[in-house]
Amino acid sequence: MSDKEKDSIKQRIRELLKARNAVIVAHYYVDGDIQDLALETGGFVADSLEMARFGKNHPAKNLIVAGVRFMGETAKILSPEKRVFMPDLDATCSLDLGCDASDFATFRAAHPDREVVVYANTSAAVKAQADWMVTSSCALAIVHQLKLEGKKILWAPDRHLGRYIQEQTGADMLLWNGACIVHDEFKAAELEILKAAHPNAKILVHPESPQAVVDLADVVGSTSAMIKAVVEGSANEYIVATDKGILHRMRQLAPNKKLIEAPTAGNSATCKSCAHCPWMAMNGLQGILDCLENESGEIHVSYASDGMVTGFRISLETGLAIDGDDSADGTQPDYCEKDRLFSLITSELPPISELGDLPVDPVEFANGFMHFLFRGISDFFMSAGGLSAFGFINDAASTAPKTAATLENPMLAR
Ligand code: CIZ
Repeated sequence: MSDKEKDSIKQRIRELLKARNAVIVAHYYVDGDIQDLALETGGFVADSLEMARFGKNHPAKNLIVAGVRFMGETAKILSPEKRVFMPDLDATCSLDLGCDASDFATFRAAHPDREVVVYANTSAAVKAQADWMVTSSCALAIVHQLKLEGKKILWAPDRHLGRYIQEQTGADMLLWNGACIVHDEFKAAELEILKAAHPNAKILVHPESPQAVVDLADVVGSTSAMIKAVVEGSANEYIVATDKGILHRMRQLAPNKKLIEAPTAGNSATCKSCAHCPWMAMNGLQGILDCLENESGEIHVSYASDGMVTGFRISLETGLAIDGDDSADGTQPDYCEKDRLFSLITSELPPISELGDLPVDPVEFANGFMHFLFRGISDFFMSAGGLSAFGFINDAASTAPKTAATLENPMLAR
């Protein structure tokens, strides 16, 4: 598409956003043009949790979610009264695809003694089977607390993130065998060579990456934590092991820092996704225009009472208390970055660059977090006539293709 065509589509989108009372909510991994347009038109660029939260709190009646399918579904679950559109409904996620809802139900049924904790990167039908839904920034805190309560965990779907949480918390965790095709491809051997060429660079790694890569990290964290590390860090150079879409926002927020993509290819391997999610790449300006012009790409999360879904244990009253430091070396585990806690427990959404070290009350955080995550879901169930009769089922999830890894071995031994 020529620059002229792009400009004309962008102009039309600007006009229609106003006319249709709509706002764009984009993920860090989508194309820079879309991120810029979202910000310029009063929308938002963030991770999945903050995207859903922004969508819920924003007065617009229509949300255009530029990201992957589970993000649109999460936005819809938390804002059932709004219409949620996506530029391409086929934009999915390997973690979501690799965790089929009925296979997961079988896995869960085989381990009734375990607390079910699922990552946000799952379909609504899998989320509906969980006791807890977490994101990469808060997973450690939740599992840490469950461990303190003596609970055993069944975790899905990302095995690398699950392993990392298990290592950090010492919790008894049974892991689903899923992986993100982007993070799975980062290579430790090549990373070591790159680090040798840039000895002063700090290595930032997303915990969906393999253990050997995580082991080389100076900072392990979610997308928001990685951005914060670059913005606030004293180093001038950073090697970044996550989807390279994030570099656009990092460069805007930290223009003087040198950012280097972590290697996914080299002598030790070749890459397929090469540090960019093919589904995130399906988000385009034309798709956004189609949502606004033709109402295409609407997300629906429908109900079913087929017995597959047992419903959530609504955790608003749980009163989760995070005692904090029980790490072996006496240091606080690096979970739940303070920027995220802050945004969850206040009504403000300050830019990451403005956040400093914030005093965080863990109980307040936990209550705020669970309130946020489950209130929309609880409202949704209740409005449909009661938890016992209904559960979520997502049309797409039940027919989604499965990864070979999941089909062959859906469960990993501890
Ligand atoms: O939750 C998200 O947005 C993802 C996919 C990663 C992260 O670390 O924020």
